[in-house]
Amino acid sequence: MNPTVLFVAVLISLVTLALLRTTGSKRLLADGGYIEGVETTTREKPAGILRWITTVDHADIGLLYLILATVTGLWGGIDAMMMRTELVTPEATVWTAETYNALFTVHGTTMLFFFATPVFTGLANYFIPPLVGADDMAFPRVNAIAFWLLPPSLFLVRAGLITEVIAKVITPLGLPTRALFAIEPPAIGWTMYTPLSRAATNPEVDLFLLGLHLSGIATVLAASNIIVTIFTERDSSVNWANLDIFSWTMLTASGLIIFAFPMLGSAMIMLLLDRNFGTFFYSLEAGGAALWQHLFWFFGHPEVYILVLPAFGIVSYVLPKFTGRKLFGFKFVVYSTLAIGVLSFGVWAHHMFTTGMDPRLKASFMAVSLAIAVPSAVKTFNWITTIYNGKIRLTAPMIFCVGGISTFIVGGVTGVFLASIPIDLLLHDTYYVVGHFHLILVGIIVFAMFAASYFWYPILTGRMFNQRLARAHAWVSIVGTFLTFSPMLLLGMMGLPRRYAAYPAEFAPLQQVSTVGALILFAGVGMWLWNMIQSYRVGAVVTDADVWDLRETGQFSREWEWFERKLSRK
Ligand code: HEM
Ligand SMILES: [Cu+2]
Repeated sequence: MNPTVLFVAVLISLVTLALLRTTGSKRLLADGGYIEGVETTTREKPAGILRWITTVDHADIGLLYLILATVTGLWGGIDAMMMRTELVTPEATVWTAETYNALFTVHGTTMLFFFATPVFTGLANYFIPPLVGADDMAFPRVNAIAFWLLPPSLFLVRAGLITEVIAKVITPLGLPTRALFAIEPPAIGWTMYTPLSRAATNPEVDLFLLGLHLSGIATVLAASNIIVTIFTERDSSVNWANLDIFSWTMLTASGLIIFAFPMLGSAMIMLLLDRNFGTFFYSLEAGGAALWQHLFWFFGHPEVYILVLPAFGIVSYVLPKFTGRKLFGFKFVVYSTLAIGVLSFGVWAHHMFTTGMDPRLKASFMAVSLAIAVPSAVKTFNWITTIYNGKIRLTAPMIFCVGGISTFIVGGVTGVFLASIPIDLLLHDTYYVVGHFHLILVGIIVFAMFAASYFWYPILTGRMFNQRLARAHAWVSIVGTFLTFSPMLLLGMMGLPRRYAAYPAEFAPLQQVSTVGALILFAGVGMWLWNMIQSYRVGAVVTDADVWDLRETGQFSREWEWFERKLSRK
């Protein structure tokens, strides 16, 4: 059967099943998930470390995700700073070219799979139950499993460096270390293109693929949990029309995960078989290089929306709180989220305009790629209208939202240029692409995370952070982001290809500006970390739940009410 027909058939049957279940006589009640007639008991949580490794509480698991993501984010950030250090001079003098190749591979992989995705899963875990009026996620144990699969996957993906450190530590003890030294950091890029990834002899590449596979399973488990929670655990007062925008975007992103990640998983299994069992899925003669790119980007493009939709959600959620008005065009923000979700599966080949694909196919992918800019623009206009004439309060989360919108506009518009085939032929695989996606990934995604970390800090810790330092952090981050990534757009237009440790001397000044920008960004991260830790220790204890004066404008939302109940119980 034609795969598209099959795909549509599966989709239709899933929707029909879902409808049958909700409209039939045995309707699933959105009642918080208690089964009548069955007694439920609660137990005290054990103390200390045991609490954290045995917990199935959504808030605890949410915190675990956030802590893990902080560690991985810093680790990926150190990779980035090492790359920027190398790029200060045109020659590859600081690290070797091999190390540089490994650095951009692990940087990209760590940031996308082990930092960005877990941050949003963590926030979803913590805040979706209170936002939808449930007392926990639908499957608390699955929730814990999904989290605990991540540290071993991270270990597998980053084994090259970790095993080398272990080997160096145990060498003096006279223990055998050859196998440990043989595992070198992978240098195949986060896109794992064949034939390189197929031919690489480094055994770490297999561990890398297995690790990513494991993290994919974890991600799919977490996404299923989020979907089921939103569908079945809602309080009776929460319906689709008043479901908050953050939950809407998490729901859509989780739907994308369910369709996209299994594709990556299958593609990687075939690559593992090719590498280890002599199969020919990706043999050059059979057009394997193009096959990998198709399979990878069928996952890869939706993946960028899996990351950006929750960020859109946070911006849409936090922005109205500090402009004193409702989100303008709530319905359209939801519709555009769903539209992006569907369209994101129809644009993948815009990453392949420079391959020998049929030009007629390329043209259709160009058309859909340009079309996906429309719902993104709808959101941007809604945000601007929400700010317009509002009673603006420039708190740290607000500055991050406004900064995120501005960097997203630049990042998004540069994407529209890339979506145009003739322009992409010139800019593909140059620094322009790196500038484009970082303006979005750092610009709006990381900014939304910072906004959320400040906005919800009182709920997460029961204390208040240092607001002046936070506002300074926001401004520093905006300057740092533009300073780091705009020069890359210029470097790309001048023709500098990406993923090289060395480059012709004429590009040095712009590269150095970019490194200065990165240092500023990194300093900002230091300010954030200091604020988070120090305020947790000595910040003012919150006694009134309405920290942000949200009652005044009728925006004291469910998670704050939940927090208020928690405070009054103390
Ligand atoms: C306005 C909508 C967007 C359009 C039209 C667009 C278009 C494109 C195109 C055509 C490319 C391929 C460039 C090339 O390799 O020659 C690309 C690359 C990329 N874009 Fe976008 N983009 C959009 C939004 C986004 C968003 C929201 C994200 C991230 C959340 C993103 C992340 C990326 C990444 C990571 C790559 C590079 C992948 C790689 O080669 O490693 N883009 N974009
Ligand atoms: Cu894409």
